Amino acid sequence: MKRRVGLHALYREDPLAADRAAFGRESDPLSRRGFVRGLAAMGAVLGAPIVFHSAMPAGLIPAALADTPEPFAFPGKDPRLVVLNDRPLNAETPPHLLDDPVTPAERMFVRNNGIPPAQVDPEQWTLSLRGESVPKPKSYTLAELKRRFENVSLQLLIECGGNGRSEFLPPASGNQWTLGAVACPSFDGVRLRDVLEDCGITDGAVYVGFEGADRHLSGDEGKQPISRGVPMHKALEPESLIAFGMNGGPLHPLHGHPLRLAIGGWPGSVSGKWLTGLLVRDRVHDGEKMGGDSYRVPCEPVAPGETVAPEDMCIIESMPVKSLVTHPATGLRQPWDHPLAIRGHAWAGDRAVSRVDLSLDFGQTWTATELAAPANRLAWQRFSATLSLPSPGYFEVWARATDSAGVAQPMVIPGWNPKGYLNNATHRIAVYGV
Ligand SMILES: Nc1nc2c(c(=O)[nH]1)N[C@H]1C(S)=C(S)[C@@H](COP(=O)(O)O)O[C@H]1N2
Ligand SMILES: [Mo]
Repeated sequence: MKRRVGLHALYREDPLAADRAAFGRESDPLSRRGFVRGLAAMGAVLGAPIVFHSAMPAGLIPAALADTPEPFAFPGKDPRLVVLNDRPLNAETPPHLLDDPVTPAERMFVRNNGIPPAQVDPEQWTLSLRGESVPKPKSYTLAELKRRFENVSLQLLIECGGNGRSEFLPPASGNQWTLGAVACPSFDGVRLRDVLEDCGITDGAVYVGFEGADRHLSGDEGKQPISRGVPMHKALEPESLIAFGMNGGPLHPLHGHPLRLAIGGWPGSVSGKWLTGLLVRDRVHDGEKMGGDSYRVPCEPVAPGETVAPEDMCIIESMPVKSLVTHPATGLRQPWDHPLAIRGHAWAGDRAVSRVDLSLDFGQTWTATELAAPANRLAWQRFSATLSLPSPGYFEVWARATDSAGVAQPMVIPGWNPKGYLNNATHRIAVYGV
């Protein structure tokens, strides 16, 4: 099952032609702005005139029309998650369902590369440590892990490297994530560092790879669906966890019950679920989905659609700065002269977020928001602001975060790459003043 959105697809093919086909909208081809014709038609579909229409970029699908939900039913998961693929199961969360400061398990996106283990017995579960840089292979039961190492709880940002993939042009294959492959639950576990130290890893250690109990889609027992990892410096950070719980309860079966890695700020694919093994390698881990185009982007920018040689692809590490408006839901209608409360979250990979700004006029002017400190390093940060609409009509709220190094989100789709990773373009929602 693959989701296809008619109007979205139209805009992906040829945005200016889509403007014409859907609304009869003609724009000034030089400035790519303004409605020469078709303003009334677009306003009619949106149900209100577009107040800042002269600043609205040409070929921009109105945010009010960009959403189509589909039901998702799995025990313990919110039926409002949107299924992108049912084999393997992949589902994302509509932004307004991510409004909680700490993401509840029901609302966390699901990203599976293979078939999750059918039967899990936490009593029998073991984690083995081996690899070139482990002098003597070791194994721990779940109970031993909990008992022998300090238990810690940390809120950690997990975002799939392919979140936002649906916007790339030419399109990239894979799950067509829009905005909701991101979550920030609180994980309960032990520090990966403590366990590695207990094993006495050798000086030559370079990378820690994971093994999970899920099976390859082909059913071939000799193949793993995914076995990725992180370099030692990331593995040894105090925030890198081996987690046995989420939000005070056990892990949900789709989120890796009974054991997973929880590594904040890096692509979600390094946070191995149904964790059975850790491989301490004396080289960059070469497990499934470490090579080729997987979770790699061109080391130097390339033209959209260009073929990139494997040696010119670099492994994704820290994720880029990004933000999401989680309240209100896009499409809100309220009296235009009432205060418009906006809030959401922002995050920046290994960095912190230094500011989040909002625009009501397609990016011409920006208003600073109030930005809270993270619960801990590598957790997302809450932003909030109250805006005033200047009149009734159709508006878009755009949110742009800036990280601690001064790097801000782009307002257009950033660097094209073959697999459509790292789209951190500004989020926008539709708001109607009535
Ligand atoms: N064993 C295993 N671990 C895995 C995966 C998987 O398919 N199998 N998917 C990875 C990817 S690509 C992501 S984005 C995160 C998603 O975590 P979630 O499904 O709990 O949201 O898990 C990662 N860990
Ligand atoms: Mo992912």
